[in-house]
Amino acid sequence: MDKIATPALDQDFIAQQNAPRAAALQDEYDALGRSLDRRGIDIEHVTAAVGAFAVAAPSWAVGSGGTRFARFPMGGEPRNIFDKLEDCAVVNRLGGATPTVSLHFPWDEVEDVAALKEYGNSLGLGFDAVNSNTFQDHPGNPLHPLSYKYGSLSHTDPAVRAQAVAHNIRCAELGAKLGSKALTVWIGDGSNFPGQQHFGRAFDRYIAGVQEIYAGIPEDLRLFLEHKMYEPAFYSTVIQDWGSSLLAAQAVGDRCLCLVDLGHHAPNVNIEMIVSRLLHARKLAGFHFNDSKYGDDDLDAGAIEPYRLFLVFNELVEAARNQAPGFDPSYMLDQSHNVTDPIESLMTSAVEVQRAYAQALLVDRAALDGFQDTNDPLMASQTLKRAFTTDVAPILAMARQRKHAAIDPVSAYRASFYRETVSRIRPAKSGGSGGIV
Ligand code: LRH
Ligand code: MN
Repeated sequence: MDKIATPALDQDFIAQQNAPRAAALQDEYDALGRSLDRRGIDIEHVTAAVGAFAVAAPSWAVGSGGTRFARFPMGGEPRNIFDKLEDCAVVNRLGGATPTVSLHFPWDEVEDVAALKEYGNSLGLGFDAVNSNTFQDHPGNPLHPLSYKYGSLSHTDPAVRAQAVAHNIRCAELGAKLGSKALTVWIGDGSNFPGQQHFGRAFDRYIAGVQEIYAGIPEDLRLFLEHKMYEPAFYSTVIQDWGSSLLAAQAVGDRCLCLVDLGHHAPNVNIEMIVSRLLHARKLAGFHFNDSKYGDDDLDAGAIEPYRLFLVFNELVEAARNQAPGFDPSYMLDQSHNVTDPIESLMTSAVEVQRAYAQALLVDRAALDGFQDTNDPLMASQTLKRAFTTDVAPILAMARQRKHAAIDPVSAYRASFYRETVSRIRPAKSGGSGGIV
């Protein structure tokens, strides 16, 4: 398959875009370097860590998102997984932080998996955790003749559960062919009425189903369980919170871990505490980063609560510092872009995740330990705030420049006229109803 011809993927174009910005960046970087040096921090250490940091792009988020009320497609909507990979390649080429893509099956399923792998690799992309889908029916798909209306892995009908288990194992096998090392299982199973579902029996059926999946997937694959408070079920959800997810993961096995989607909690829940608990249990799978104000809003990471994102990374940097056993979290974005160009939102969201990480690396942990141990809450809080209020933008931009990505990804993207290019070559998609894709 021929790669799309666009300056957005062209080294020289990016170098041209960076040239007029390089001197100012170097000046700001040197100034920050001197300031951090006075704090006993080597800026090069932080820039190298940021450069090595990567977050996966979700294939399902490069098309315009929508709600149950409406979806407003833009020009150049991706028509298939190959278009989605091209868009993800632009996000990575200019943003320099998303070298892998997380696929969703059956949305991204193709006959020739080897060709898909090859095309992704030819665009400089690898494949992260794959996602199964037993939260929608797939009319006409011979592998899903039975409906998931009343659930999937926790369904009362063993035939529906068997269908869901088989689908998950198949997703893991497809993922393994692509080089993916994990399968994420999120199910919408639950109830809308008190009494509709037996909480205990539904949970038992779910655990039995995940145990079957675990036994059926390649031995080097990890299995990620994703909890969510509500939606599509509005009274109870089988895997409603981190506690349910942890109980299930502990019942299934060592490679079964708990994935934290930031939007899957009630407003004001202390997510960084949940991260600390899952680390304690050695069961942290990783993250679906996004932001929210009310429900599972799937807004751009860092757009609403950047301090919360920083506090999550504060726990992760602390865990790395303590060499927490089995610490190898998977980082992914999971967003829905209803009013922005998804490529711009994904690039800037990856930068916001990097920003939180870089700021967490600036925390004076020895001082913090001291203030915590001597019960000096004010200075403990100030120690975190000092890191959070440090403008690390020169570090993030320098890390991009050193990767030959764009110092200013959004202005380079707009200067590439990529959206105009794909709007010309990809037939316009009519409106259509809600749903992620
Ligand atoms: C559920 C979820 C899950 C995905 C879906 C696209 O809300 O976060 O991770 O399967 O979004
Ligand atoms: Mn998610």
